Amino acid sequence: MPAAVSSLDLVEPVLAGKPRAIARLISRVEAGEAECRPALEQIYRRTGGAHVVGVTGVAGSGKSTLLDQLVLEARKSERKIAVIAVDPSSPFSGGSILGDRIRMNELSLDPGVFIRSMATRGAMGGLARATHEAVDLLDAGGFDLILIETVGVGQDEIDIVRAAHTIVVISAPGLGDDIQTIKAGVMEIADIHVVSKCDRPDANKTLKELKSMLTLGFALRGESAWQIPVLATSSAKREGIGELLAAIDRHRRTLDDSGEMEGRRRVIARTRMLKTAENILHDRFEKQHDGKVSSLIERVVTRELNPHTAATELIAALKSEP
Ligand SMILES: Nc1nc2c(ncn2[C@@H]2O[C@H](COP(=O)(O)OP(=O)(O)OP(=O)(O)O)[C@@H](O)[C@H]2O)c(=O)[nH]1
Ligand SMILES: [Mg+2]
Repeated sequence: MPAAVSSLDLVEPVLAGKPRAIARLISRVEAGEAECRPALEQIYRRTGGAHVVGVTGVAGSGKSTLLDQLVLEARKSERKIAVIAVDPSSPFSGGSILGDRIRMNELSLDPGVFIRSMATRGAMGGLARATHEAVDLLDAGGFDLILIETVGVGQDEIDIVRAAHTIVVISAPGLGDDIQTIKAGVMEIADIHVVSKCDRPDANKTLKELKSMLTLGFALRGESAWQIPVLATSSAKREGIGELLAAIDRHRRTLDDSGEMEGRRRVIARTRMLKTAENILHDRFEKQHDGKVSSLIERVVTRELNPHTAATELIAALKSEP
């Protein structure tokens, strides 16, 4: 069924930063509608201005609450700012001290703020792809700072975080061995470390643990001009928020000044391209399951083909698909 408004009709309002058009196109992107491809192509050409920041940390580490504060802080300088929460385990800070209230009231009335969650189940053909495309829409729509919140588990989420210019990893006291339980792969790619909930008495222990872990080598990342900071914040007391925003801004400037931004842009292009190729192949695999795939399965089961030869044949067959 053709959409009443074509995605191409939404390009102009998206580029003008109209939140309703952006929200509408994000929904189509999430649903994996092929109809929005030409619109996304036009939009992608207009991206590249935004600073994309991935914020990750275990469930309940205080990400949403902190991002609310960060949005308020960034709005003091009139920047347009967006938050994309990827499959939050507690949507919009259920039970949070400040989160719900701020998001629902203060922030939703501000046209310079866009907040949206992406659902894992809603995203056909890949959560990472849909999230990156949602970021494109906001970037092209003139949002200066785009924050992506993820729990940081699973390959999809790591790929989402890897497509940010600046990666912030949140640790929090009171979650057991949270520093150990967060994926080592994420700790290693942090540009900024945050220990949240520093109003709690056990926060010092978490800070100490994190710092000693970093001196043990987690933070060593080659020739970088950037020194990875460890910041303490408290959303409850509204402390350390300005420092965090300043560190995020400083990281962007360092990337630009040192020329490292170019390298990051290549990493992002690579991550997105490979991830998308993987998704396309996967989708085609699923679609052809009754035909080519099942006949190959039979031949592998009967030992006529080995899995590697079958896979090569499968890829060749998938290539001929439109
Ligand atoms: N003491 C204290 N509690 C906080 C602070 N920030 C958040 N919390 C509490 O920590 C819990 C989790 O906060 P969220 O902001 O929802 O955490 P999250 O990391 O977004 O959680 P998920 O989205 O479920 O992964 C809530 O009960 C908050 O009230 C803080 O600065 N101090
Ligand atoms: Mg959250």
